[in-house]
Amino acid sequence: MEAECVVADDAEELFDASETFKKSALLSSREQYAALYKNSVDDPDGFWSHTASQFFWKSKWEESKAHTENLDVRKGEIRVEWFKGGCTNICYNAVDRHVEAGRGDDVALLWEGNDPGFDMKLTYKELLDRVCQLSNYLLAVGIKKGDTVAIYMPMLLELPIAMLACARIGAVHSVVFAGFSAESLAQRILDCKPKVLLTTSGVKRGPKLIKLKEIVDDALNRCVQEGGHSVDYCLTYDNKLAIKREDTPWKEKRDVWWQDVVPNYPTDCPVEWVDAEDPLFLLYTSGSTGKPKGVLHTTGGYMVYTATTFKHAFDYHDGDVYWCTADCGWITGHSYVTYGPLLNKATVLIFEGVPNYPDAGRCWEIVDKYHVTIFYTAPTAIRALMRSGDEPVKRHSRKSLRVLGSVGEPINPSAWRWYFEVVGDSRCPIADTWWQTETGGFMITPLPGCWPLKPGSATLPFFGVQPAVVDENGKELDGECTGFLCMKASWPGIFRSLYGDHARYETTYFAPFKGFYFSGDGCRRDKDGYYWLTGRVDDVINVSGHRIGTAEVESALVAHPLAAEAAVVGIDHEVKGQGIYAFVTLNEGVEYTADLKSSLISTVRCQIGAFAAPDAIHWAPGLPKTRSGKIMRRILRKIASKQLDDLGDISTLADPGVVAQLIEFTEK
Ligand code: 6R9
Repeated sequence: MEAECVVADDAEELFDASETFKKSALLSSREQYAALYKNSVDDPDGFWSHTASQFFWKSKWEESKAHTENLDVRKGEIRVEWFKGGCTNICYNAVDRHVEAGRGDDVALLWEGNDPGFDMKLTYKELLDRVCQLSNYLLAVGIKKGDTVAIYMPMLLELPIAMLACARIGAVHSVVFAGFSAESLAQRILDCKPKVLLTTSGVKRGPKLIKLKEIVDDALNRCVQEGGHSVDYCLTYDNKLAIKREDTPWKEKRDVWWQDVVPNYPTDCPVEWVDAEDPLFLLYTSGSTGKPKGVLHTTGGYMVYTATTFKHAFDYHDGDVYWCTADCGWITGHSYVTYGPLLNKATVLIFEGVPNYPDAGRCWEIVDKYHVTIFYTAPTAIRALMRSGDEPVKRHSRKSLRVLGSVGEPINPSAWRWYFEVVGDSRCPIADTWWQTETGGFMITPLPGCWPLKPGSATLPFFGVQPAVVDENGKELDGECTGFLCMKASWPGIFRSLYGDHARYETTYFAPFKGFYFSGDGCRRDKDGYYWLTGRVDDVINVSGHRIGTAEVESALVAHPLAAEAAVVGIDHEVKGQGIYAFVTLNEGVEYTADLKSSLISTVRCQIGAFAAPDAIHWAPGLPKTRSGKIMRRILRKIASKQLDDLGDISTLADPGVVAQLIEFTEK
């Protein structure tokens, strides 16, 4: 019996913002965008100098020479500078500037705890006081401009405070996501050698208690043993809601309770004016090899870029309440929890917990509680919530929502549609923002209100962004095409180096296609100039000469009404070169049957074509994901090719237990 063909996606459908939305939007037509875009690429120095002038600069750069760059390895060292010679401070611009403008009583940060009923808020004035006290502490323990400070904290208000306090005194923060293991934390500390580590006793994430300070002690011991590096101080926030002081491991002299010292420092602290090109932070990201890369961002360009992208992609208006579910341990949390929104004087919600605790309605309960107007999350979260059905969403009003956002991976059209129709009541445009740790801010993104959206497409480039789609020989392709996504010119938010390894910066990003920045992603540009990201090119599968993006097949699979999530990898195939091996998670309560396997396969056949039909479906009760929600295909490839004794490091997974489950399911 041929299984039923299920086609739920129609990727070319257009969704335009309502007239009501457009009427109050900052920009509301493609023509308006086109004129600004043209100006931004014809005269980048003029465009960005003008944009940058809304911020406070102690001294200015030379306006006609806002930037210099060399992105071509054949012409020598790769180098990018924006606003060089301009002196500023990002903390001053994100906090003091608003207080000095008389908006000190506006709410800067709202905090919602892991358990419902626990919350707090800070006005801009209160935020400034807290930041200054911590800056003063850091100065008192000897931190100077240019020194690195490591931060390993959960989503407490103190995390963005810590980032801002470093920036205020010109120190370079290196936030490590507080879900990384002791080993990973140690590896990062050994790379950037901070004198001070800021951390927390423990945290509750959902129903689980995580004893962070135990992990920290383990990591710090490893640093001494393996690299001979010790931190002078480990400032520890006492998170009473999670764990008692007496249950927290402690090393006298080195360890200091945050609440015992920081509040004793004065609430004013002079700003350290830094050059636009002075480093602001390091953030480690995984590369194709085991050693994490320390992505280095500098101050001025990053400031201007994150603020401007935030404002336009989310159509930010004064009074908006903004919630991004990302953790500050990732780039999304840096650019779009802390810096971008605060530079715009937004009210930012910080959520300590997880989207489905205590139940699948938590996000919408929070949206209603704080009247959130802009909600920004990842497709993986959307799909997880989708699995619980519409009821937990519909039981909350969500009337306040105006704009939705998506980030982290291509969003499959069926999840897009659910997000749009169910979460946003078909009223809120979705900003599907394509960007990377390396890019600092959004690169390809809808500007809601400017042009119609297509589910699954990140649409068009932001101001100043000049994408090039190139073929395998590095030749730029015209018009409608498919290839590797590169950038032809720099933009203010681009990273300037990999910490301590400028050579790796050049070989990874600039050597593959000479003259371009290479993103590592594949993409298609359609007849309307819209960009469709097809996933990392290392995830492209070549089946019988057909290049198939794993994301395309995944999207087709999850278009099946009973499928919740899918991950596809290539496996060696005698005839076709590569075959398609799909891991599929079904909706809650659905039985894993052989009939369903053939129904899934024919869905892909109908959606993409027979050549894309998976050769194998492997039932997956859960998928191995990093803590930022990215599927670890490396592990799936090993499972698919039955190399079970060679799985590599699985310690960075959010839940290493899923690997054993997957292996157990191999025979089903
Ligand atoms: C911001 C962030 C970057 C990689 C990137 C791409 C994928 C992110 C996406 C997307 C399609 C989107 N990615 N956003 N793919 N559509 N809207 O996630 O940074 O962790 O460095 O990951 O994520 O593959 O190259 P980062």
